[in-house]
Amino acid sequence: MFKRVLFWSTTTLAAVVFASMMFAAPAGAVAKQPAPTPTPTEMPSMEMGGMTMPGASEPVTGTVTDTVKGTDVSGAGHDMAGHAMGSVSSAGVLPATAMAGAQPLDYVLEGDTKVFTLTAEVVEWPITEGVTMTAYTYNGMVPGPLLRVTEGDKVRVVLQNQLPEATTIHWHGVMVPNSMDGVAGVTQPAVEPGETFTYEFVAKPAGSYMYHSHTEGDKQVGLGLYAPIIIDPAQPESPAPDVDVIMMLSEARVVDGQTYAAMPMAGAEPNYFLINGKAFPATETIPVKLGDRVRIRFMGIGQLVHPMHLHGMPFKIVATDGHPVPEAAQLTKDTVLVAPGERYDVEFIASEPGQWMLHCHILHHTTNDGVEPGGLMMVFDVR
Ligand SMILES: [Cu+2]
Repeated sequence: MFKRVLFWSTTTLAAVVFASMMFAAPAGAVAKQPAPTPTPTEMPSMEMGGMTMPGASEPVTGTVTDTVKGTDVSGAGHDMAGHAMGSVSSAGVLPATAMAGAQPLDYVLEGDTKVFTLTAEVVEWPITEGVTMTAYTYNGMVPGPLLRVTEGDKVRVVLQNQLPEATTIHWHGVMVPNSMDGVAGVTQPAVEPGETFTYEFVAKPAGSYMYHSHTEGDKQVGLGLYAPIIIDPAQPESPAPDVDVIMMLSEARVVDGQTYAAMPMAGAEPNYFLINGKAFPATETIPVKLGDRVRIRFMGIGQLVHPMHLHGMPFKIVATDGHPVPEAAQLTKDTVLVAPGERYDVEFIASEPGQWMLHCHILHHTTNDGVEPGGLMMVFDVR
């Protein structure tokens, strides 16, 4: 208890020092009013994860107070002024027709350019048995369709925006011209509802990449506006892996049938955890032949880190963020931490028969709305 009181006092002191520094800020700097010190009446007791957090009339620490003020576990009706904190309207939104995300998208050849068409649209996306999210998607699936091209290809992507709000596409890790980088308000105006925008670039370098919204990203990406893009080397791999799978890792927040953009630390903690838009047991079981070389392309597109652990067999990290790792530098691991924005290509030899689990080792991430098993788990069926 003494430590708690001391911590609170230290926090208060730090706030006072910080506030006086802010008032002394020179012209041109952004000076803000310091947040008022919370008063006891603002701190109700609350239930969190089965534990009762104390109210301020009870002994309280600075950390608990902050948590209480910033968190609304109900999902609805919190008073945070964020632009994206409300639930997503599902009025008139149709169920998805695609069964799985990241399906390869065909292109049309126009001259020597591969032309892909993406439609940004809202669908009801099933994430596991009995649970759907109102998702912002490319072409009605989460993740959006896989764009697979070869290094040096001329690529054109036509984006049609049928969302109720403006959007753009950023090509995460791909070396595109600056004007094609897709950052709303920086490299281009946002594409308004009903408008079309055409992206053009030469595909380079080879590797595992992503594309995603760069407009209101905290909301739109969390709601599903993300997808893989793979650029194959101009000189085909020999031999290619026997099994080559993409795993985009993300999170979702669905409460009482309403979808919210999951925003950890902003009072909107995710309660579902997704591999390729699905939570276990709706995640894929991947059949593998004994002896196969299996490549997994992990892509972190959510807002949390996920240490992905494979049972039964170690793997090597063969590429990081799309770029090959020289053989002598390839770490042998059975767990790799995938942070937001990162990609890790790992490979293993399926040397042991059985149903081998791959899962996140932050074990809360293997739950669905707090119930295990769920979330970031899937199975390699080696036989
Ligand atoms: Cu995780």
